[in-house]
Amino acid sequence: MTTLAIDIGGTKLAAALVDSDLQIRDRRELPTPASKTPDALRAALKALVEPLQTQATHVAIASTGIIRDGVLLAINPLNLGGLVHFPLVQTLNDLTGLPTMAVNDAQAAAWAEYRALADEISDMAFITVSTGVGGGVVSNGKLLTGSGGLAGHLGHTLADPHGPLCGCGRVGCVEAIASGRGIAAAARDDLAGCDAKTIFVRAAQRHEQAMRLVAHSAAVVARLIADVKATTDCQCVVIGGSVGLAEGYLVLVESYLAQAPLAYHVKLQAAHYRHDAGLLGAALLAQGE
Ligand code: ADP
Ligand code: BMX
Ligand code: ZN
Repeated sequence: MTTLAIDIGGTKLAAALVDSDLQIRDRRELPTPASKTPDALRAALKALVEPLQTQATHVAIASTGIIRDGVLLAINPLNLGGLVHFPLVQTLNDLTGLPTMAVNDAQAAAWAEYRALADEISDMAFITVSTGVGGGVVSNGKLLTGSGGLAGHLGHTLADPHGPLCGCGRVGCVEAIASGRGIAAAARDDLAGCDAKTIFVRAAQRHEQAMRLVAHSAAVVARLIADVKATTDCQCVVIGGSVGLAEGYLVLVESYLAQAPLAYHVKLQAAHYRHDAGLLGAALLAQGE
């Protein structure tokens, strides 16, 4: 049984073959198309899967957005260039002729990371700090998806009532401040127009504004983690995404969380599967594991 696993993010698309023993082969990446029309996304997905599909028995997709009845719905359409509705499962089924399933990217990653934890852990949360801020919660050994797929969308909880407008329509969401997009949007003067990756490079060079932007993101994520601890009493929180996994970021989040009262403290760790947690989680869920 070989899964063709696909991860659809706001910045990049990834695909790989995943064997039953969770070995990853032939991993490929493409940027998420800049003009995110349904046709552009379909064409990019076609280019991504064509070289892999003959070797797979089925397709498993981890995608940004809410997946309902196989359709990708955006809670924050800005993360998908305005795309709010995309027939994801049907598209991959048409492209490959293979049985296809899809799940939210952070929920998928949460499942893979939960499975990589010690057996005594029954309650955990996964947070991706990436284009957006996504989340997945495992409670008493079960992945929470909710009645309509919205469960775990931690990035759309309130960070600052006076903060920026989020693409989801609310004001001051965690995502609007702490995500890669949020960090870039807050940059001013010589950093205006820079992406989060560049801002992290400048922060490492001790650029004052860049350090402040990174620290603000980390402080907001630390407060989110305290809220998640209060809501779920999780035993650990796993952090992923390119911002979350950037050098020095987790240590910063830990230092802010340490300032919260003891009841909110929880063990933090970087994603065991790094940038492949979504791919592997989708494969595990498709394989019924
Ligand atoms: P996706 O959201 O598509 O899953 P990523 O997890 O790579 O993709 O997140 C993309 C965001 O991470 C962008 O805002 C990008 O600028 C930022 N980013 C990418 N690489 C780094 C890095 N090395 N350090 C900090 N931020 C990064
Ligand atoms: C947004 C939302 C979530 C997603 C999260 C992380 C959309 C399109 N996406 O909050 O479903 O899990 O971003 O996505 O509404 P990523 O692209 O940063 O990995
Ligand atoms: Zn929001």
